Amino acid sequence: MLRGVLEDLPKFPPKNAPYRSVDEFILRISGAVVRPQTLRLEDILKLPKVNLTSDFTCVEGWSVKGVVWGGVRVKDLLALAEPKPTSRYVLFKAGVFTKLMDMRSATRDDTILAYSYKGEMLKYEHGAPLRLIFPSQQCYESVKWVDAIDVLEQPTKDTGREIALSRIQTKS
Ligand SMILES: Nc1nc2c(c(=O)[nH]1)N[C@H]1C(S)=C(S)[C@@H](COP(=O)(O)O)O[C@H]1N2
Ligand SMILES: [Mo]
Repeated sequence: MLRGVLEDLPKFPPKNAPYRSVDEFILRISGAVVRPQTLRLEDILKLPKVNLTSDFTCVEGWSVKGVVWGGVRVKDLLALAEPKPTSRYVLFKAGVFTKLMDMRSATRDDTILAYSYKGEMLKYEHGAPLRLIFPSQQCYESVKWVDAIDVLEQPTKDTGREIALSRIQTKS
């Protein structure tokens, strides 16, 4: 079953990916946690799967309605790492592209790292293996290719919004 799911993933290595194959993919959870984690996709696919339906609207002027995502709750991933009682924020990272959330928003039941889209495994160009999804998010808050989660005691500046907006300004 799990093997079937892994075989359905797009073929790696994609251009510019920080890992050479899906077998090498690792999600790191570190920072203000008791047990830092390095999780393989295999481990993540064994966690309870949740489905979410939402509309997706880009600040660049397009939208897609009723998108069905499947994935794991960030809450379940964080539980493995045991955030320290002093932790307050969670930073989702894909290289320099980041999104900061407060701990309460990050651990809602409908904040997930998605690995499927419309019932099929997410494609690399849409963020595979893992993409941050939560209801009523701005497009640039939906971090594609998430490969690290930093648990923080103090807030830090995230970059996704600025990067996305700079793309609009350089258009036309
Ligand atoms: N890592 C990363 N995630 C990202 C972005 C990005 O540049 N890098 N762009 C965001 C923006 S502005 C949009 S609109 C969506 C686009 O997602 P799509 O390519 O699946 O349509 O990805 C979001 N997530
Ligand atoms: Mo966007």
